[in-house]
Amino acid sequence: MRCQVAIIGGGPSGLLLSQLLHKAGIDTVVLERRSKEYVLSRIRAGVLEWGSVELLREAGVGARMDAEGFPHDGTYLACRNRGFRIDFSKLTGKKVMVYGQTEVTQDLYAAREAEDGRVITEVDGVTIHGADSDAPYVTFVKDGQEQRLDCDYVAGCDGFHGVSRKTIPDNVLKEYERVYPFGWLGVLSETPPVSHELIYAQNRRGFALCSMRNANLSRYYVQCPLTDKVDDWTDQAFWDELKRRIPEEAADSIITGPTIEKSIAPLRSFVAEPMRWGRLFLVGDAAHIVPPTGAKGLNLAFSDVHYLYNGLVQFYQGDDEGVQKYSERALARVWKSERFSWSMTTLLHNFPEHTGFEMHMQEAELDYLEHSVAAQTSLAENYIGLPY
Ligand code: RFL
Ligand code: PHB
Repeated sequence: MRCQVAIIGGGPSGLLLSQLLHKAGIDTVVLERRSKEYVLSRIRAGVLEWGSVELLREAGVGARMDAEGFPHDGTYLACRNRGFRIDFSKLTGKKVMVYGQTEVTQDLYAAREAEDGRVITEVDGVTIHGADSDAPYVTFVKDGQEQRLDCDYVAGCDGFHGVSRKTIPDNVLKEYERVYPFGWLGVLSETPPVSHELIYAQNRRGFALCSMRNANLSRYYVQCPLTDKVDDWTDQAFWDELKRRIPEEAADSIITGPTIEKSIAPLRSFVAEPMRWGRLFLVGDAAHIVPPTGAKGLNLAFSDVHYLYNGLVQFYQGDDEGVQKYSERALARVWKSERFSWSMTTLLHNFPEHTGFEMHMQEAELDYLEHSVAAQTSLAENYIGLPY
């Protein structure tokens, strides 16, 4: 089998890259370890930067997002019982779109299928060969049979636990990591969202977030110890804890109900450099992880896709500058999103090692944010997404 670009991983990065390249007349094969149903059952990100919205439209998969997504002009930050709003539209002229990662991935799968894109699911043993040569290829096992895929380039879109990053030799790859001493317990419930915009709440009991998927589907999170297990948390215990951490007005009006999903995610900051080794590129979670506090994970994956897609289009037109500079360009944006996600996480969470001093620093910073247009503008321009 042969294609121009072999894509490892059929998550949002791999599918979007495949779809954009297909539109530009570049032939790809996507190799995904799991079944399509499994990929579509993962509940993850919920907020799209406007750059991501525009990239999805450019890929021809924006119709359902535009019809069913919710543009948000701002967000609320709360500190104990006080809340205030950051007005993205007024401060930056831009907004974000609330549209779940599950929906994005579903739209991308539908588009690839409608255009007979080659997406091979449930493959095992994916191995990248000759990435530092001019003739790379990938081997994998499908239905018990080993197959070989020859290509010009390999895009490693296989997430944090994939094989692509591990293919880069230890003496080339540098990794930077910060693991946070807590996790997020998240629930999904078929109840109307408590607020028409998100609420990020700092509280001495721990962080809480009120988010949503649609008019009758809410997504809520509370910071929890890493030692907690999902089964430790009854629905009642979750709602009680959430209500203690958000402003009273929200706590009094929240509509609770049975949860339909409950999971705990650890929080981590991680960057691998470089993001290109010969003819292998790392894209999205394969190269970097952010804690979810800034809603950046999926968006950062999409800005990588933007740089790589443009570089590859340029390459097939006879200019390899974009391919050569992919790692440098992507990393410049990655580190800035890492900085924002780390600073939001540090501002809003309870750290076991924090003393009264750090707690006062958090409260003073939130007080400053509430009253300074300059500070709000800085938060807003990062939240809606730095330019590509
Ligand atoms: P993904 O989504 O992990 O997709 C990678 C795909 O590669 C496949 N794969 C392989 N395929 C073939 N061979 C192999 N050896 C393979 N190894 C792996 C996997 O099955 C998978 O389908 O990475 P991608 O495409 O880069 O997309 C990144 C986003 O998914 C990610 O940044 C966000 O979901 C991060 N994230 C969140 N981001 C937010 O902005 N807000 C959130 O609330 C949020 N919640 C989350 C998250 C990530 C989580 N993970 C990864 C544990 C919650 C969780 C639980
Ligand atoms: C979500 O809706 O899942 C969500 C929203 C904002 C975040 C993180 C997660 O910062």
